[in-house]
Amino acid sequence: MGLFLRRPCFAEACERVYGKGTPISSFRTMFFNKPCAPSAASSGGTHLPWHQDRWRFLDIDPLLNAYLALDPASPESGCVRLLPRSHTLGILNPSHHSAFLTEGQIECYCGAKAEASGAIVDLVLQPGEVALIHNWVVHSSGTNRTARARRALSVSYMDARTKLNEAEFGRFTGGELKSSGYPEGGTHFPQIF
Ligand SMILES: O=C(O)CCC(=O)C(=O)O
Repeated sequence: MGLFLRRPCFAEACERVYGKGTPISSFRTMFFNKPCAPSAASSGGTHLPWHQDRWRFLDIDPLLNAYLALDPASPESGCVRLLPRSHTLGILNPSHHSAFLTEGQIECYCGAKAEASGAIVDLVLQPGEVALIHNWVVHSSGTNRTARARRALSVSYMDARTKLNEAEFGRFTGGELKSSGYPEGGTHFPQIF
């Protein structure tokens, strides 16, 4: 894992985003798994609602996510869907601990109109392909209708000087985060570059 995180292409991407000499760590290095469909009539995994990769308990926002596909990612396998350039909108729902959009915002930015106009893009990837994504890009993912799991590794590179508000983080790990994919988490982030 360490070798992957330290690849020179990621060092270069971090340098471009955070500036030369900025120490880099990872807030979150996480495996995602959309299990295969249990039967031809159903789908596997759960729908991940529209959100931005932003965490309220960090004092500096991570800005670069490296997303590695481990299996084929397609609409059928519940791939990530995203709204290109939406990082320019800023944080849409700053009061949510993980920047999940409100119902109204989903309707406005990702609803039927956006769908019909082709504004939403499916992140179709082959195993081994990496997408570099700004953390604030609005995204979601669907369920898996294929007979094969869809897995991915998602690395959120951040400025290693970022501080985590432990009191606030603690509130979420025991409560809301239990049901939102972050049940546990370290509070220290080793430097990568
Ligand atoms: O792979 C997925 O289904 C979700 C990925 C995601 O939300 C992320 O990497 O931040």
